[in-house]
Amino acid sequence: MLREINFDGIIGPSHNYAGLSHGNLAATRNAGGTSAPKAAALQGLAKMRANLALGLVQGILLPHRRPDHGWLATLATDYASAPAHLQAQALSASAMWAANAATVSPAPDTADGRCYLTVANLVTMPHRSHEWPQTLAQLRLAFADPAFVVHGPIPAPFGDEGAANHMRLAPAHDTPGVEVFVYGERGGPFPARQHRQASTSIAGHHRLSPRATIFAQQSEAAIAAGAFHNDVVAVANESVLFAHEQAFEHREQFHAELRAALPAVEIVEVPAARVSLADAIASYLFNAQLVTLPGGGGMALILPTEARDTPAVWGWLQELVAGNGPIRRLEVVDVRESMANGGGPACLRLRVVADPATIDPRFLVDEAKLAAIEAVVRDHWPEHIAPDAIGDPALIATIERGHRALLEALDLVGLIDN
Ligand code: SUG
Repeated sequence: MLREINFDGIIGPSHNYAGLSHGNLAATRNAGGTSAPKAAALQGLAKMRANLALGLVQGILLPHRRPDHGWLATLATDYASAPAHLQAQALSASAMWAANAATVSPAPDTADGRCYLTVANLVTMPHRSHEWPQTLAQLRLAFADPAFVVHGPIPAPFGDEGAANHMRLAPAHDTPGVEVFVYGERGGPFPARQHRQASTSIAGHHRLSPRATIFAQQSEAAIAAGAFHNDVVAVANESVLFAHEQAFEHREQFHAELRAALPAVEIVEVPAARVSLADAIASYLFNAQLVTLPGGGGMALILPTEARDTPAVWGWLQELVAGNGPIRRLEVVDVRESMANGGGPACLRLRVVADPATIDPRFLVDEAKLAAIEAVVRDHWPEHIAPDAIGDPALIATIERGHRALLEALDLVGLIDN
């Protein structure tokens, strides 16, 4: 049976605040702060537990080997002699944001009934540009079943940031749907990270029907206000699109195309007069996981605590769930460590609609496996990383030991850490 599975990136032991992402206001504001990798990973595990308790199917993606010595070698250097900015780029734990791992087109949408995944090239940001090989190794293993086709990255310079700029709407997860690819052209002072060419190429690779594929431009105002990915200002689930009024450059045209392709669509739009772009971005209201609760419970929004702490946002949400709309329940999760680098609940997960029986079981979790992961995190993840510590060989040794211990616990040594 096809189910929606959320694959969360486990937050790696090198999680730190180096301010590497220009245009990501949280990350640049917190540059130079002291991170708490153990607390960060425990927050992520608690979110997964909460999702299991809601009856959702939960998967994982693994942290990458950091520092990335192979990448530094291609730059003719090594960690000890690299300048500080390259050390930070080689050490980043940014693979935790699994929404940027790949774009996924589930089987009901594709011409040959297979589920297609294209690993994201993430070429815009140097520290993310070397994620794809280790992500691809994981995808090839997790989705080795013939039910899936896993594609390599779109070539540079056409930036692709994966599912964060892609939305799928369908009457139900297991029925054919409409896929919306959101690209950027201008972002004021900030880069537009998703190139239209990357989006159209992925739609081609994934064998989508042109009648059920929409390309929509992200608004310049949204990128300029700090929405470096579409999933900071919009999220979709089944027939519901939940978006800020200023998310799309050509809003009316996009809504019309969506209604034509999916007449059952329900557009829940938050007016700028109620929640400003600035409040939406600071609170990550739209970086919620919008999920269908099993058993006919309607939909729930899994929100970061920052949404509850922003009065305009929380007030609007109370009205939303009091009304008769499709979104019935609000769940709040604490992912503050990730949020401080600009990654909310939705950034931390990659959605795949598939039969769980077709997925390598090492990438699916239950309570017992989460407990085993938690034990590794408690034993090995650093309590803190201060900005001046990233050159410290003892810290690097701790990070590498922790990563290895996790792969050992999950029976993945030598398979995904190329
Ligand atoms: O690419 N932050 C990530 C956050 C990604 C959030 N993902 C989604 N919206 N789906 C980024 O900007 C900061 C890391 C640092 O500065 O060390 C960072 O990469």
